[in-house]
Amino acid sequence: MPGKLSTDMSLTEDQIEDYRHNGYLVIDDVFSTQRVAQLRAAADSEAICAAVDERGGSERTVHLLEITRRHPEFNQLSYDERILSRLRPLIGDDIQLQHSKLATKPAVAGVGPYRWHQDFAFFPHTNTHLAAVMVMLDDATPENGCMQFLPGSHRMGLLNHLDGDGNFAECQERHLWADASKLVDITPRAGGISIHHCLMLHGSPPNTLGQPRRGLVYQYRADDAYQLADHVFADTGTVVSGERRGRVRCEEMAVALPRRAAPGDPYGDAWNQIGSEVDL
Ligand SMILES: O=C(O)CCC(=O)C(=O)O
Repeated sequence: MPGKLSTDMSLTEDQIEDYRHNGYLVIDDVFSTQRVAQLRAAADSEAICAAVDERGGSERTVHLLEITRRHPEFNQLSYDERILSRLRPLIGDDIQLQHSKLATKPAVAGVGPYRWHQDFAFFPHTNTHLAAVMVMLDDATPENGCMQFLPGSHRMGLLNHLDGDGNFAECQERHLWADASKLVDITPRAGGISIHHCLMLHGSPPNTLGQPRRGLVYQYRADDAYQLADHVFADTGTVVSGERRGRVRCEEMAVALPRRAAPGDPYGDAWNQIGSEVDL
């Protein structure tokens, strides 16, 4: 039974402290049943379904990127004050979108484990003021493959995601999630959200329920976090709060660039700082 819609749109001091300590928050009843119905209708629209199907979405987990450019409802949601007012205490007033996606786990039992990782390993920036918001379109449960987090892991720094050949892979520190008693299931109901720090170590088990689990993921970043590698999507850099100030803040850390095996695309498509290979 959904609770009363949360009218307090910011975070309490306790929630802010919780986020600093544990690296995540789960907040239920952020969006009304009616708003969830609109978002589900968008997810069920012909264009979105076709794009998910094209990527094998009836049989496997699909992360359909650039959803703000694929449907106006998803674009509008990226600017929603119910989200942004909760993000500002965590990453500041000037906020950009880094990417957006629809994360599906289809109604096929046993489908869709997502390997353990830190988001920041995929798209390192000059600082770690990035946070992902997942807006649930279905109740997230352990049975339908909800995300699992290792609380406090955002304080471990960036962990190794390169396999023995130096290619980008899942997190290599497998002992960290071997003890299930240290992990938490992230189970917002439909209309609820989770927010997690870009260094949160997380994964998700398969869907064993045979009912879909869909979430809209918005990865946000502070305006002063400058992207070092990986892709620039159609909506990367969209200012959703405050303004673009043209200043970069650097945290002291070393990051491994997420080298992928794709020929001609070793570090992503725009931020590799290698430039043209043609001599001018
Ligand atoms: O869809 C999932 O369960 C996993 C999503 C996730 O880990 C991510 O987007 O980083």
